Amino acid sequence: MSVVGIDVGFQNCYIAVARSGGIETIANEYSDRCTPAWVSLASKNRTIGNAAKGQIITNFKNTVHGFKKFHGRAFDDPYVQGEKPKLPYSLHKLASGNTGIKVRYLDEDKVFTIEQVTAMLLTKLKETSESALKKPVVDCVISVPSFFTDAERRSVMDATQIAGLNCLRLINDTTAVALAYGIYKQDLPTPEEKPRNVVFVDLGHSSFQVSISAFNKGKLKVLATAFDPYLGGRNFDEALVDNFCEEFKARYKLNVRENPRAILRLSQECEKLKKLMSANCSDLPINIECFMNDIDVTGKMNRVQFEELCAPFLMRVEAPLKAVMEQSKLSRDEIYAVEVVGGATRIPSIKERISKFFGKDVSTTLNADEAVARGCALQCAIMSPAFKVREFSITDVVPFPITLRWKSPTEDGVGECEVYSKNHAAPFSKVITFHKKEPFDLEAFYSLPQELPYPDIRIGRFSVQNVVPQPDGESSKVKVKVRINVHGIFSVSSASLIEKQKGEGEDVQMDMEPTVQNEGRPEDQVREIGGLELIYLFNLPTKERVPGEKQDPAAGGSKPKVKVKSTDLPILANIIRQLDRGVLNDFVEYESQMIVQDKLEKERNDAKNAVEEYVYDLRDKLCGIYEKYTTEEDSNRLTMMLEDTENWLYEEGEDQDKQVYVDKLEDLKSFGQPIQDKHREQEDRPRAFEEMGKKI
Ligand code: ATP
Ligand code: K
Ligand code: MG
Repeated sequence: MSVVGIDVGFQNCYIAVARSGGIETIANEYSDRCTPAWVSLASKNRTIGNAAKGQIITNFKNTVHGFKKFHGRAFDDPYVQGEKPKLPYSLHKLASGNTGIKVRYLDEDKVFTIEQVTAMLLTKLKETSESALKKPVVDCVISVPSFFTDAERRSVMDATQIAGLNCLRLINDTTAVALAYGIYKQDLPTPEEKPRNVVFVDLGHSSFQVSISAFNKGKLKVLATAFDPYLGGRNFDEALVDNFCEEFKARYKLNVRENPRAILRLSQECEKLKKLMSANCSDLPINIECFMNDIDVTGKMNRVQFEELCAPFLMRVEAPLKAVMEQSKLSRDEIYAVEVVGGATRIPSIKERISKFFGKDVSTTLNADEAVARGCALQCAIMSPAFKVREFSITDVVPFPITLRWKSPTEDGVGECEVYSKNHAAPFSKVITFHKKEPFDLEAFYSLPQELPYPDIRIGRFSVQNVVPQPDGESSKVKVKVRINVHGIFSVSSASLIEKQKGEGEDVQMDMEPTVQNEGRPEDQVREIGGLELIYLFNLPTKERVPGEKQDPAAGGSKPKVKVKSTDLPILANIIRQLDRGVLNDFVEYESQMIVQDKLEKERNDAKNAVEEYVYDLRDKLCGIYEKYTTEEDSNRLTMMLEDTENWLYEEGEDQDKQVYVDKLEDLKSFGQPIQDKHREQEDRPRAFEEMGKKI
């Protein structure tokens, strides 16, 4: 089993793996530990990561980036619509209403779902991990923002499946950071002592996340999370771009907005400028040669001007800090440390604001770029039977309250129950008891629309099937298990119909079953990895009113055992924005086809390069070391041949099948090899004599 943690950032991805020495972040084929979240589609292949980013200017329409937040989103979603005009590539409304990405690939117009695009990126990250670990990688832990909803998380999970990964856990960014912080600490308070409360702040390219975790020896409990899903480093880049667009319009009469290539170049330069300003207060230049219409442009900015320009964004830093403190009900002096990670926390004014709010210096003890990936790898190591890791349990929280609604013959015709409150512990299962005579639907939705990052509050509809009345015509008791699983995803996971056996006790007695139930289902592994998973029952009064939570663990043992027959009921789930399962399987297949295609294209290119290299190498040698092993006539003929081949490579030989290049190389070698052999013979002869000389 592989132990791999992946931080899939909006801009930057990092991979950490467990090796005998511990957890380490690994580098890709460019010796870069950061792999950009970029995918470029072309007529023969895909390029992903660093190479894709290199395509941005030449192939901008088919080079996709900044797609992380399209997961689980409707095409009509305001965020998606807001992004659309800013992107160099095209978005497309899928038949399902989801957001798709339209590109040219293999000389055809293609629409990819967001799951497919993320899967491409994951394929690359998987390959990078495989070449570092020198073995196949399947099992992994992947991070998502703490504010990701069910639809977003399910969509990321589908992407992992398309890429052939087995994601053991989707872990929240700030929780991964908390794990990376806590697991090595030797001096945490004992379980009986007051916990150590630490604030974690992650300001990335696209989002701002804050959480507070309480640490004791061997465990961390997330107390609360807060976020601004739309505040990140990119806002600062965009502010700079806007500024220089205006300036260049005034000074050079250039309409930069109309030129996607120019905007892309300007964005890159502005990001560089922004980073430089984190280390310098003085005026810094921005210079772009041949920017538009052959005009070179220049500009400058200093930190004070930058902060003025970005004031509206800087102002948004405080709200989530305030929110997380309020929810945790802690006072500022109960905060032990404020740890910051994420690239954009390097902006001095951001750090200042955070530190001013908490009244203490921010700590940067964690690696700002790699902490999330390291936390993911640690979580994966904890879950791996192959690794021995210090016991460490994690309890996370539910970011948005979830309510179930069902049709009810009484009251207003609907019953409703908030099954998970905000900051409820997760993962967590609950069992709800209904009294029903026929199949029924449960609608799950987020109960606080104003807190959600997008307007659609629906989670899904779960139809509990095959419900029948008791033989005496009375309602049957139906136990429905709901859960937030280890990925932070809600579901109605099982249902069963409880039948009274002949001559058994009354309804009343049946209600008195143990209220704490440990169900040894495979998904309940979470217990092993540390997340304390309590399962409790709460009973609905016969009239289907909002249930009062009845949790009395002690009640269990002493009650008389009532014999009941329990039948599992099928549940039909209709999940909002979820990819059709059949389609998902097709995508798995298609991704492996694309992997093969990329591999073939690479082999074809390698074969072509081999011909080219041979041409250059032999030509050099013919006028050099091979000169005396061939006649002038042969040499001239061969040189001509090489020249023809070189020309051919630029003309009809530019784009041939691999075999054509292989044959070509063989052909050339049939002439070159005899000369090479003669040369080697001559070289070897004196050497052989020398060897003999030594022996004698
Ligand atoms: P997200 O967490 O939103 O998905 P991400 O994980 O890809 O995004 P990070 O890698 O944490 O984001 O941070 C990238 C951001 O940090 C970019 O906006 C980048 O410009 C910014 N950044 C990196 N270094 C600096 C610096 N020295 N000064 C200012 N900003 C910086
Ligand atoms: K990152
Ligand atoms: Mg990040």
